[in-house]
Amino acid sequence: MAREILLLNGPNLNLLGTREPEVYGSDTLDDIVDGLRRLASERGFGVRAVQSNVEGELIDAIHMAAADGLLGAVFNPGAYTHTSIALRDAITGTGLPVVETHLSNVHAREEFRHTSMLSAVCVGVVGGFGPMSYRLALDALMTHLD
Ligand code: CA2
Repeated sequence: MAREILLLNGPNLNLLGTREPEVYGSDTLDDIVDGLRRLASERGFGVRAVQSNVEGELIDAIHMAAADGLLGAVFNPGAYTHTSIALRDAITGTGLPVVETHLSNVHAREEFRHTSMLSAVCVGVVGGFGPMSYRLALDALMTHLD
């Protein structure tokens, strides 16, 4: 694939569509990945989809994406958003353009979700639109890269 984007999902997002549909919607992660692959292919991009519940594996996925020449990432870091200096360092260390993406509006939720360790080193942030957040983030990233 000539132009590829990393779709990276962090802890617990493998549970999408099975619990808390009132917060996170009823689409499964596979549904979301399928829709994003279609959207990306319309503009000549491929998608490498990775989900992990392990912080180090998310860091490795960012390192590998950069090493393999992927162009950028749509990244929902889950709860690591609010805690992970290591993920922040992976983004700055690789220089990969990343769009931080959230299903929910984290600013309308508990105060501990109002802080992101990552936003300041991302090219942009999208959240609050359920699965559509990913489509908006991908669209913005592809435009940013074009
Ligand atoms: O709104 C988002 O996308 C979040 O990144 C989701 C995280 C949360 O910790 C962030 O503050 C905001 C939680 C992901 C948990 O996903 C689940 C999905 C279905 C059932 C249970 C958890």
